[in-house]
This record gives sequence, structure tokens and C-alpha cells, in this order.
Amino acid sequence: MSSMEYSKLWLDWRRISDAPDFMKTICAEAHSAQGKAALSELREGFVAMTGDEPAILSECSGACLHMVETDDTGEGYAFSAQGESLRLEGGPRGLLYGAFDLLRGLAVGKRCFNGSAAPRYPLRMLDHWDNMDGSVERGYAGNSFFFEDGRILNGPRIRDYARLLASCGINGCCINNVNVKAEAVRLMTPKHWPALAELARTLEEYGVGLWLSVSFAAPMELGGLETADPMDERVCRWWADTTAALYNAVPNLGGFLVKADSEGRPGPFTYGRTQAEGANMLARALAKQGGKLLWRCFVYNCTQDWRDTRTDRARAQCDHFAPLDGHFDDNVLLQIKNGPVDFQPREPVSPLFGRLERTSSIIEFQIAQEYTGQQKHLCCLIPMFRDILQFRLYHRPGNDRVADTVSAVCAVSNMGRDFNWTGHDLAGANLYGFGRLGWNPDLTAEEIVREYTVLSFGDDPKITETLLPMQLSSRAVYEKYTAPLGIGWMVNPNHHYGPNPDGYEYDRWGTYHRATNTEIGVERGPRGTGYTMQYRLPLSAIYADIDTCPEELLLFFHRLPYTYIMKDGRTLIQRVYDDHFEGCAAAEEFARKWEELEPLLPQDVFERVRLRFDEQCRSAREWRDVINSWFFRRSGIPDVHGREIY
Ligand code: GCV
Repeated sequence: MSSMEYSKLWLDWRRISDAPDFMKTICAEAHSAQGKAALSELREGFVAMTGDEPAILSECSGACLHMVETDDTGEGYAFSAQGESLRLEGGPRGLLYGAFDLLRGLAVGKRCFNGSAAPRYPLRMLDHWDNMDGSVERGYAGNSFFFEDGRILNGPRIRDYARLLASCGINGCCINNVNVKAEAVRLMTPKHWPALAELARTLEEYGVGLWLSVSFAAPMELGGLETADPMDERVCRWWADTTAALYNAVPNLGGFLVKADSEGRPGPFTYGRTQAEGANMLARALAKQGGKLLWRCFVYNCTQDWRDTRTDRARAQCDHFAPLDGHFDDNVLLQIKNGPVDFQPREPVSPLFGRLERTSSIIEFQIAQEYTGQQKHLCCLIPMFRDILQFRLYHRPGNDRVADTVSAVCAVSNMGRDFNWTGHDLAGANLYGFGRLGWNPDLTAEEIVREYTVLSFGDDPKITETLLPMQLSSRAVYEKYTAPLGIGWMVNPNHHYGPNPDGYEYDRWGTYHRATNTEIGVERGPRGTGYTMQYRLPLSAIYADIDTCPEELLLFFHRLPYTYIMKDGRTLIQRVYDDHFEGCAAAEEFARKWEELEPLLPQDVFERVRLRFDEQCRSAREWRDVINSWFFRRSGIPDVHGREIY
């Protein structure tokens, strides 16, 4: 077991061979906090990689890394090779990203650095669902490192958190749960502002902006008003005054994140107001301070009667928000989950992205593996995130991918106080990869996971050859042994771990498969709920037609008999059985392959992941047998290969 309190993750620089000469001397002109942080990262990194302390000079003539701080306020930077020397030039934030780019490059074997780089999105943010008592909603990596017993924490771990974020390109974090509970409502009171200001300063050193989730009902909860109606003068004044005072104390705050009219949270609907009226009222309070408002679109009826077959939860976001396109103030970004329902292992891309022509949006991913194995299963989400960003919406001629459409990216954090930050030593790839994709959505999943693997576990080819295919296939494997063909939701209610085919079937959450003994699924085409019509052509037609609908989403879009013949000639039910046997076998193969790495990895890392694989295999077998048996008992159709189904 390591003597460190917590892992360095991918910032654990290792010795490199053939270190370029410029690593011996850093010629630096760094004035800003971020410029100084960049210098300190380079120094530490060079020491770790070469074993020698570099000379830090303000002027030099021989081979050196020449770090030049400009007054550029952006995040871009440029390298230029000058003989044996290398010049890194950028504004304060640019230098920081340039420094990490250089270190990362050196660590993965790059030796030539030239050209400029800048992030694709101005905001690349992590959303923490941390509560002030220290618990983390959907947290699978221990308690919060931001909060404990109602207090805000700060110190070396927060600084290392900010370093990790900056090193993969993330530049914002919302520290408290969107379900703003109890003490967290009081983050809007002066009692917490000195600590928030200090925290913001620690984060700012690494270019990470601080954001807060706020409660729409705060004027009632804190302000003594009997209403939170966004059209009420007193409510507007309360928000304007409170926001001004908060910014006075914490001037570099990014803004607010709001979950309103969602899963019991208060919002403008209570007062007969629209989502735009609610959002704009808060946005105006923030605009005066230069802040932004992230307004979540996760608005749906969560008290649906399961007998009601007309309401389709998948439609809700478009139904609520598409008609409001163009009605939001400029400093509002609509925060839209990647799919129309809720972070299932397989969902189509939310049609809402293609319906906003005059409104800014931020895509929300979930790195926390709520429905994807809770950091006990290996499930690398990077190929999925990338596919979503690359997905074409057909809403305009050219540049019509999600990546071209959204103005920012965010993800629900998978981090906590555990030694390895993310609960599973291989789940750091999801955090790292989200950051890298936010910086450049055109990087390939393979490039990203390769970097993560080499940076985290060293450059032994056997490690990369083993882990890279494992990571890249892991979500497809997870998908195979869990709920089939996009149907989702066959999980245990509340905690969402493990199989339960009817877990949400007779409940209020709007997530039904409506299986009988002959067929399963909700028809979402024009003859059904009409959800497919929320997409632009040709997507609406592709999804509506069972012959063109991608098979992995067949049961998301259509109601089909178990005997439906798939493209390869198998019946739908045989495909379900085969996927479950194959998926489970693939998980067992992951565990076997991991064993081969024992001699090459630190013992503590090896053992932690081995235990995770034990649990993944146990759980995959459970999924396989429960899902297969449930389908068999419903349909009475046996597996053509006669494998064991109970
Ligand atoms: C923060 C899902 C999760 C909730 C979460 C919610 C949301 O429903 O299960 O824990 O609440 O999404 O994104 O607001």
C-alpha cells in the first residue's frame, strides 16, 4: 500500500529516456498565479522525469524551455522549436494548459512540439452532486472533498483536484448538488462566503472557476418572502441584491446552476410561469455581475401513473423547451443531458440539441457511473461521449454535429475522497477523457485512453495492449449483459445497481417497457408517442422505421414481438440471450486478463482492481441470469443453444 494519502492519478510522472536538453533549464517570465503554477508544474514534472532539478533562470543562452507569459486572457498557447530550445508562449491560463500538454507529451514519448492549441469550448465543467454533510448523491468514490459536517473544505487535496482538472482541460466546477438541500441553500448567505472566496482562489490558481447550484425557492427559504414567483418584484430584487453581495465577496464566481421544476425541485411552473421567465429572472441578477446561468432541461412528469400510456417521458424536454427557443437571455445556457431520458447505458442523442437555433446549450454527460456499474464495473464511457459529440443533428447545412452545436460541455463528477479519487483505478479514464474531449472533441477515444493508460500505469507495452482494448470495449460489454437494445431501466429502484426487470414498471417515473408474453417496448414512432418526430429529417424517418432504426436502439424506439427477425436472421429474443452470454463471458475475460498484469503493476493498484473485477463478474452473472430468465419466463421461447436459463 502506498504511503501517499491519495493517488496522483495521471499526474504521477515517470522517468523518461532520451529527455530533450531543454528539460535542464527553464527560462521563465511568469507573473500571474496561473503562470507561476505552470512553472511549478514544469519544474516538478521535469524533476520526476529526468531525476534532475532544472535550473530556473530569467535569461539564458543555451538549450532551454523558454516560457513566455503574454497578456492574452484566453486559454490558448503556442510552442515553437528553436534549435535545441523550445518556446512556450501564452497568457496565464494558456501557459498552464501548455505546461500540462508538454508534460503529457513528454511522458507518452513525444519529442517534437510545435504549433498552437486552444480549447474548443470556453466552459468545460464538472458538476458535483455533493451535499454539505459530506455525502455525495450517486457518489461511488467516497465522501465529498468539498464539504464535511456543513463546512467548506480547502487545502492540498483541493489544490490537487484543481491540478487534475487543469491537466486534462477542465476549467469549471459546480461544487454542490443540483438537489440543493438543507445547509447548501445557505451557501447564498454571508456565513459561507469567506470560505467560498478562499476556495475560489485555490481553484483559480489552476484556471478552474467556481459555480454554485442554487435553489429556485431561496427567496422563500432565506429571504422571508412568501413566494418565489419570478415575475414578483420583491423576488427579482432579492435575487439581484443577494447575487450582487455574493459576487462582492466571491468576485470570480462563474455563475449558478439550477434544477427547477424537476423531480420535486421548486421552479417557475408553480407560479404559472415558463421556464424562460424563471431562467431570465435569475440570468438578469447574474448578468450585472458578469455571471452565467446554467438552466437544466431535465423537466418531466415524475409522478406519472404507470397506467397512462400516452405520456412519454422521452418527449418532455423538447416539449417544454423547443417552443421557447430564442426566449432566453444571452447569459443563459440550457443544460441538456446527452439523451432524452436519464444517462442510460444506451439512449439516442437528445433531439433538443437540434431544436435550439437561437439559444445556447451545454451538454451534460454523467461520468459518475450511476447506471453503468457504479465504478465497480469497468465501463469506459469515452467512446460513447465521443460518438455523441460527433453525432449529426441535420438541423442546418454543414457543421451540424452535436460538437458544433453546443456552446459548452459538463459532466456529473465521479470523484470523491477515496484513495484513487474515482472508486475504480480504471475509472479515472472517464474523468480524464471527458476533459480531453471538452478541449478537443475530435480526439479519438483510442488516443485518449492510450494517453490515460500510459500516464497512469506506465509505458510497458503489455499494459497498454491489455488495457486499451479492454477499456474501449467495456461499455459495449456492459451494454450486452444489462438491459437489452436500448430499453434501459431494468435496474433496482433507488440505488440503481443490479438487475430488476420490473423495478420501475409499476412506478411513477415514466420509464416503462410494457412487456407482455409476446412483445416488449414502447412505440415511439408517428403511430406511437410521436417522439421520433422531434428529430429532424432524415433522423426522424430513420428512427421511425424498424428497418432503418439502429438495432442497438430498437427497443428504445419500437414495440416488437420477441420473434422479430433481426438483420442477421436471429430472433430478437435469441439476440437478447446471446448478448447476455457473450457480455458476461467478456467480463470474465477482463478479469482473467487483469491477472496477467500482476507483475507489472503496483500491488495496491492490482489488488483494488482485482476486487472490482470479482464484483463485476458476480454482478454480470446476476444480470445475465436474471434478464435471460425473465425473458424466457415471459416468452416461453427457449435458447436455441440450450444454455442454462432458469
Ligand atoms: C441529482 C437522476 C438521478 C438523481 C439526480 C437526477 C438529476 O434522476 O437518479 O440522483 O439528481 O438524475 O440529474 O437531477
